[in-house]
Amino acid sequence: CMEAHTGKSDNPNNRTIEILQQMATYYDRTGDDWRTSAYRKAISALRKQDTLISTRKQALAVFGIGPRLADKIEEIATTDRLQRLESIQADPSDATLQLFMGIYDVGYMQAKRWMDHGYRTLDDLKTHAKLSTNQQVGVDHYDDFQQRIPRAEVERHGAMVQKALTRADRKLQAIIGGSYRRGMPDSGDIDVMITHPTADLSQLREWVFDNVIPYLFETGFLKCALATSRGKSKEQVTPAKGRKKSPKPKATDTDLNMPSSDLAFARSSSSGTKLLGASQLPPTPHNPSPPWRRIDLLLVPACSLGANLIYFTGNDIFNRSMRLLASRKGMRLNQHGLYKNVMRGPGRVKETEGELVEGRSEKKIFQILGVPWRPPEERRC
Ligand code: DCP
Ligand code: MG
Ligand code: MN
Repeated sequence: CMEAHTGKSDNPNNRTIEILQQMATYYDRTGDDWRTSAYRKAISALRKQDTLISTRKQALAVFGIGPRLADKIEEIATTDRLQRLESIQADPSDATLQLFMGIYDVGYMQAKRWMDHGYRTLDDLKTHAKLSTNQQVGVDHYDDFQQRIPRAEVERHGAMVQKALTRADRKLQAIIGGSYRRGMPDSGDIDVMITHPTADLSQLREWVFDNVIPYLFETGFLKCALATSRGKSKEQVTPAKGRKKSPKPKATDTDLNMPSSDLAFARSSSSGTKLLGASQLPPTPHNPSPPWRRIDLLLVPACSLGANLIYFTGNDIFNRSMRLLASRKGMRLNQHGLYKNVMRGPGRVKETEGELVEGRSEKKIFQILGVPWRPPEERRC
């Protein structure tokens, strides 16, 4: 990622890269990690070239490109297309798979199972399939969730959250992260970090789960909670004095579609730091039913705001490369901070947690890692 950034945007292989990227996306969706990674390697190798790679022989001479991909590169360079991609795109079963995988909370396996049952449309699912609560929301709001959200609307959702926060405490702050913070013109969802200059996580949780979220449900802005998360690691949880050791955290998010009255549950789960849900702007005469949007709320104490800003701004590939860099330097970077003296055994397996070096400041984390500061708009490897 760090190197790819130096790749030129006027690369003569851009058309080839574009097509290979679609193939990589396809294989990624089908869970074919091996092919996905082969395609990604070839793409990043091509990004570094400054001449057009148009023959199998030239392609093979590039490090990271094997014979099968070399053939495809030659085909694209000579015909401007790739038969394999076109047959994938023309395959009706692939279209159905894409349709089903577009439903919130539906992955490849679930989509495949429904197809094997003979379902072909969303109506088939509505009338015949057994849907989870979340999948039901996903099917009912399929078109809403498929649409990209324009920047201006992302800001209005952020402002609604901020208003509710200020009502609870005037120093509570909403920061919009994700693709919005990277400067994208539109977003797939709305990622909001909720923070406060002095409050700890349990205080944040009290304000947000007891006051802010119920208020946002009452005013009709929040429509449903798709999941709240339980902390995954112990440092994510602020242990309260005298509290029993929390039960082993679940591997996945708690699946609950709770009405506002059940929100107490999320807070009492002792380590809730996240709410994934859907929100809607207030209707106007001009727009009586604005679309439901996917919104993620994340509680972040100031001591780990910097690390969270990095994590929640992404993109995911940039995050992966930052983490890899940290681990190469004997450190570890996660949502909570940058840690040093992390002992690793064979295969880079972590043996100790290490000590916290920095969590508060995004800029300092870059500095300590020896990475020149990258503004969010440039974190799109
Ligand atoms: N993230 C990550 N690894 C993941 C998922 C997410 O590092 N597997 C981080 C980086 C993302 C951020 O969380 O930028 C928010 O996740 P989103 O899924 O909302 O992704 P984006 O906001 O980047 O894009 P979109 O516009 O699709 O929401
Ligand atoms: Mg997002
Ligand atoms: Mn998100």
